[in-house]
Amino acid sequence: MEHPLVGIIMGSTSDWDTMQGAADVLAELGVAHETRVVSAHRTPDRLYDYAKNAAGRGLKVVIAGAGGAAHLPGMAAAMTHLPVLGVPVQSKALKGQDSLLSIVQMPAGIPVGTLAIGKAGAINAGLLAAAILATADEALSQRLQAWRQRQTDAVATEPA
Ligand code: RP5
Repeated sequence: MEHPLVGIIMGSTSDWDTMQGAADVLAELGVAHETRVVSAHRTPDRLYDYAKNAAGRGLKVVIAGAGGAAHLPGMAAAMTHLPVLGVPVQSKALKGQDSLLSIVQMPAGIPVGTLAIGKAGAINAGLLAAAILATADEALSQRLQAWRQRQTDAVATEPA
């Protein structure tokens, strides 16, 4: 794949089933991206290196997904000026409510654009990352608009 513009990071390989939604939609839209497992608590040095070097490596947007005490998006946002989109992964114990609250309630000054819990949030994070990039990429803007038109066209007029 060409030079990645979007970095998709997640706290565990167990998050991949959810976060694949972001990767899939970015692939559909032809947006170069990379995927990495980066845990805030299990691999803090990896997180530091990733976030500190993200902008310098040419990434434009970071999508960070994590579950439970989900500090990954907030910590990543603290160490990069790139836009960070947070995806709360559905946890077993609290169905992702813990993830959502951990990610969304950032103190003023370090924003994390927080999406919905689970796969819908991951897909929307991919779409939002594409929309951000599309503000400076007319060809991508056209592909994104076409994607949305196909979605509209696929909606049935009757339920059965
Ligand atoms: C978080 O803990 C990860 O983001 C994941 O959602 C959750 C569980 O991780 P595993 O125990 O499955 O590796 O760090």
